[in-house]
Amino acid sequence: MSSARVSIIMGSDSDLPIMKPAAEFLEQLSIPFELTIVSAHRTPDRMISYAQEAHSRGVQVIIAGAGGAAHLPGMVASITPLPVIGVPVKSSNSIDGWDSILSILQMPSGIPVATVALNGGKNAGILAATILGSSDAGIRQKIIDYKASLTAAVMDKVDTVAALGYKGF
Ligand code: RP5
Repeated sequence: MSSARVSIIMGSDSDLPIMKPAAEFLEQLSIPFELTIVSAHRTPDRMISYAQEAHSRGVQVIIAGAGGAAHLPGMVASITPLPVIGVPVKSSNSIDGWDSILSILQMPSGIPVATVALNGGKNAGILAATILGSSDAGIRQKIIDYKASLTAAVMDKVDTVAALGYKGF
């Protein structure tokens, strides 16, 4: 059994720059993950076996990114009992990103995919950690700390803009 608690999959290696921030966030929180390429269209058998088996290997959340006719997140969600977070990717075959967004977002009743923003790899990593944090106090504390760091970063800017004025900022 692998120790990965989160799986990050994507339709193509060309999706990697968008999916990397999800991996980086999980790494930052010391959450074990695996990352691989699973294509709904080019490796359909691999997609089915991956989605059938991920939970038995200990994976608890799947992040799936794809572009254009982005069938991977929805198809994986139709097979796995795990929550699936979909990342719409504005890929080379995407018209304007809406094709990827709608392919992932507009799932039929019964098969939800938690869809993040276009190219929202980092938010997918944060959401996966947050899902784990709902039943893992250690991870939950890390999410609390992360949110506090976001607040602190903005408050620093509030102080700086107050001190320097908008012209000096
Ligand atoms: C999708 O097609 C992939 O997820 C990727 O976003 C897009 C283009 O794939 P490549 O032609 O770059 O391999 O299935």
